[in-house]
Amino acid sequence: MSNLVVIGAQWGDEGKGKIVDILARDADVVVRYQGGSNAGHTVINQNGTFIFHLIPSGILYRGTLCVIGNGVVVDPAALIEEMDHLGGQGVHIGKNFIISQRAHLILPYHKAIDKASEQSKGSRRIGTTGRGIGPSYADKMSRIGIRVGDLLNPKTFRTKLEENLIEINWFLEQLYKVERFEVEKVFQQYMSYAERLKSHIADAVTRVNKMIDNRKTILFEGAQGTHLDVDLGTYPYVTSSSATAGGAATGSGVGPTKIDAVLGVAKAYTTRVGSGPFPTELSDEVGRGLQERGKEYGSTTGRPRRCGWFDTVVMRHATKVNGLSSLALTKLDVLDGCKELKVCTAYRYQGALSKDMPADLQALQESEPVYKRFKGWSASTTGLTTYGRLPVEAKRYLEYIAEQAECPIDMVSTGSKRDATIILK
Ligand code: 2SA
Ligand code: MG
Repeated sequence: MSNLVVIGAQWGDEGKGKIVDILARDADVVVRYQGGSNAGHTVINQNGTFIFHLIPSGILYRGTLCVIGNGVVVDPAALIEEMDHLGGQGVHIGKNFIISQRAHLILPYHKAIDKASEQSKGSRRIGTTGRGIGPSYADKMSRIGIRVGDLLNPKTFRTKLEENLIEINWFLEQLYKVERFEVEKVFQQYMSYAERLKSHIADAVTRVNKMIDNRKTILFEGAQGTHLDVDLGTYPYVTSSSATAGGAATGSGVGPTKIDAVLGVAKAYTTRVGSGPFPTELSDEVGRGLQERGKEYGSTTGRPRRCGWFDTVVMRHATKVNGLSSLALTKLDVLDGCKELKVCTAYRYQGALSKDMPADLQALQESEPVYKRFKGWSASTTGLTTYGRLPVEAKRYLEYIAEQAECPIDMVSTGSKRDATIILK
């Protein structure tokens, strides 16, 4: 295997956790490079169900080095909770887990700002996870962020915290009318987190690049999805990080020439959680059927996910901006028993047809999907492991998607378990 980036091709929750888990078997290092504890990656194996928010899914393989890269925003409280929970499930987290000194911290005020700002937006709210992601990235870009490495230097940490809280407390009290944060309390809390995390804090850039020099295999685990990317997604209804393949380079300190391939993960239909345009959304029984059969509820917040038909406009955008080498299509089995399936082939906007994703939010909101209809299949595809055994209707559906995606399908997932997978390569 070569150095591979795995990204979500839609709006997140494509099933990246399962795909990364399969691929991690052959990787020496798994790196998370963006996002934070807003992510929810689920892996189901013979030992149970594991949900990862910050820790790379590769941690289930004992010999694999798992890295939280510099592009991630780390909430130490959430991280420690996750470490404890996984520890309780028998997962070993020791020297095999490192956190980049350069990663930025999420502080309690980031979460307070996230929630207050959403509330004040009313119907224009983004529908964030409330985990403080946006405000932490905003501080990073404003160059007032506090980094994981600062946890190791109490004096620097305290000075930065003191300086930040002058402005932030004013903001919280005056604008949002919420309670202020006391320096001493936050400081003490974070120093106790530092004590717990310090053995994991490392120079991840040097470690990962050394592994590459030694011909080790790196797997980059993307979180969220292409259309939630802050630059290339449905802005402003996006998350605040680079969820596309380019983020793997900046978010881990690995040069793009060291990356060999990009695998996109897409669901056989589409889901979105949070607000924002979603042209193929189904607000009827069919959509509710997908939600129920696909168990479409947020793995971090439990929010129900909006469901709709597969959209090749969304998919082609992902192929393009990520330079996808191939595609893994997940949850095909959820479509079993649908009499008819629709696939969006283009958008109609102001009378004109387009096969490309509009950059303008209003244009996207007013775009109408143009559908191609497919006959469904009644046989169960659950757990199938060979392409040949799929119903002919399912094959037609997949072939059309691959053609329209302008990208070959390498893997098809037919259930949540590791082995419910068809490998096509
Ligand atoms: P945020 O919290 O600032 O990142 O929210 C901004 C938007 O990004 C969306 N977002 C997500 N969408 C899908 N899955 C995510 N992870 C969890 C999951 C979400 C959950 O795996 O199910 O449990 O609700 C995720 N994280 C962020 C979010 O909905 C906003 O639209
Ligand atoms: Mg998820």
